[in-house]
Amino acid sequence: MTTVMTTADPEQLKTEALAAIDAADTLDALEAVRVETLGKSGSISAVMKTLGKMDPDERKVMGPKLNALKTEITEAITQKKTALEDAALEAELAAKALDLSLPGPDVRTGTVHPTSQVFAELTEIFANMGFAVAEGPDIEDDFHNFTALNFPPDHPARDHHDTFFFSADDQGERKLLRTHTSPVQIRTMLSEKPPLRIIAPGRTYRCDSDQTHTPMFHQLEGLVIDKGVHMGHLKGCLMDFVKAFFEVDDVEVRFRPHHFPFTEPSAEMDIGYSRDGQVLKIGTGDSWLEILGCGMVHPNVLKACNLDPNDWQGFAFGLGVDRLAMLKYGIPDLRAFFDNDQRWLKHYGFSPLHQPSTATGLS
Ligand code: 2U9
Repeated sequence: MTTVMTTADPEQLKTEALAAIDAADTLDALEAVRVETLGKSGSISAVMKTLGKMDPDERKVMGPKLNALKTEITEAITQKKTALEDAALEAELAAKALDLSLPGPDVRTGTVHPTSQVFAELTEIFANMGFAVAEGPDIEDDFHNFTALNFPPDHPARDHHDTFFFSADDQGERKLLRTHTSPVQIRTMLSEKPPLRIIAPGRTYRCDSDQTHTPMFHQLEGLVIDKGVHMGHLKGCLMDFVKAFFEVDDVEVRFRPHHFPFTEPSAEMDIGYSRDGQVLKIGTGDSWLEILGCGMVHPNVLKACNLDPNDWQGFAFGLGVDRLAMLKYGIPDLRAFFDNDQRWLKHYGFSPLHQPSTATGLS
């Protein structure tokens, strides 16, 4: 805003200057008023310059009047400046208001999926027994998933109805989604020197879908390779494991002969249980529950990994993690594990703040 001062009369000057200051509604407009009044070529400065040409009597009257005017206008501008700055700050604060009385956003804590919980528990138990965790790819080749594990060429697991195969690549090779985590142990045996004590937890895939099977499920396998390893070691290790996992001091176990291509002899391990209404009491009782598969590593598997079966022996085991979670925590339906239903996760999930410490014993 430009205000033209039209007079040399101090009273008139004052009235006009105060009106201009009052009308200035921005800091820029106020600065313009300051320049027009108090600036070098401003109206008040111009009248001040005439003081020198006045006769002494007139100067005596006008001098103090003009000085008082200058002071008053300076103060009025300072006051208005403060007021405009305060108003600008108020406006800024109102625009960016931080209302501490507002309730905070709804923080919803997630839960740990039962499968993740059981993976953590299993890892901790085996870590405390000296097992290290080994991992490998979900997409495997025929050698690591089947051939090195002593699967005969016509084994049904190689069938396209049982296994997810990819289309042939440029070299004509058909990759597949691993049907077990055993290829991880093959890779470890080929890349590391024995003795070995490893667990291989992870996702596995089979063309299967019903109440107790899902196309993707979770396994944990274990492998021990050393000199002089025998079935007694296998039995002791797995009995310690079930006691720790089901948190019971006494567990009756039974080993039923079985067949796997990669172990010889092979067995399935059952544990005793009794039923108290709907609740399973694991440990003792007159019923048996199949819990895992196991066996001594087949000599052909050792040979495929360049180990002499006369020097090195091993035992291995494999278990279904989702099934173990169902058993331990009384969860009825396997398929619900993969539905991502928030209500199911809230009900069966675990607190992220009460996880087993997996830091112990891992190498
Ligand atoms: C190597 C040598 C041997 C791993 C083993 C099993 C027995 C077994 C199943 C249990 C339920 C898979 O999830 S499940 O369907 N597994 O019964 N797995 S012995 O044996 C190996 C692995 C790797 C080199």
